[in-house]
Amino acid sequence: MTSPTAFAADVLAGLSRELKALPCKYLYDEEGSRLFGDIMDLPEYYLTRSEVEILREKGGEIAEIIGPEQANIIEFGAGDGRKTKVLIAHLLDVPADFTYFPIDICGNAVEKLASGLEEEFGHVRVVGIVSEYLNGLEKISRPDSGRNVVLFLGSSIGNFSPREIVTFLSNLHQRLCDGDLLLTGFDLRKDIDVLVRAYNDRAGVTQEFNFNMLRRINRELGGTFDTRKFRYYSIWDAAEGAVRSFLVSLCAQRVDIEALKMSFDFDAWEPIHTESSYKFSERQVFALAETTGFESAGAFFDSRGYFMDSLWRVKKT
Ligand code: AVJ
Repeated sequence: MTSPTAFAADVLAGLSRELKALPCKYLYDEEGSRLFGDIMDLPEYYLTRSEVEILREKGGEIAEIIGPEQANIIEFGAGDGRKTKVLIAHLLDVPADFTYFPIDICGNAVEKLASGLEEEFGHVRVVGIVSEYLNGLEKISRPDSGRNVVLFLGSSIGNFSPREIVTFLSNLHQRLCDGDLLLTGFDLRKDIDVLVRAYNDRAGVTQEFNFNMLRRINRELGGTFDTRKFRYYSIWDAAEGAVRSFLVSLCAQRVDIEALKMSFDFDAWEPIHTESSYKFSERQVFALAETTGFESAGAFFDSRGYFMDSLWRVKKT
């Protein structure tokens, strides 16, 4: 769980920078996780539907590769598990012998997911973990037997910069064993209008999702953010290959944060960077596997070629 002191320290660091920024992981408190659930239903937000299609149509193939031997299915950022449930249905068909470890920073989401799964599938073993990604992995006491199958769905990996991705995957590789599997969702590069619309929905849910991070600072740290004095703004950065999202201050203003006993000045039109969502080419994905010590065990696409679930196997020499 994110302690209020860690949140306070990260807000202080982020708002003290030349280009102000807030870590996107803080988007996901209870309210933010609910709003992200609404985002996944938006007509413009094609990512979730594309990946659900992949898991529905190709999940059988993926489940066969995972196989019937005992496995620990470990998911980073499980959220409401709507994509994972599709894969779990295929795993039960094999039938695979597994324990499911959903890891998420939102305690409420983990709780709901664990109880929801028992209702839907009955006999699935679920051990929910409230944590950040790699810390969560540490908390799983490694059983003597059983392969680890790590799920990193939804293109959450796209929140990392290219350098952070390499560090993250290398660290993950180090903690896994030879033959373990990793299934990662990558949102692919595509028509710029399609990309930009996904982050600029007409209903304004993505804007509320971003505003919620300011409201969270108000709620948890005694901040005085007035979201009416900010505008959500999101662009495609063609050089970076990322949708970059900001909250832009509409006027010169000062915001107090009680927990920090500090004030922060904003110039008119000064941005806070809230999130980057990197988009990938197939070539980049295969190169990433190669540089971080994995070998490809399968690549799965939706019918429009919008999204890719890439299955990698850990190679240890
Ligand atoms: C959950 C990180 C994959 O970047 O597309 C959705 C979050 N932000 N709309 C993404 C998000 C704005 C999402 N990820």
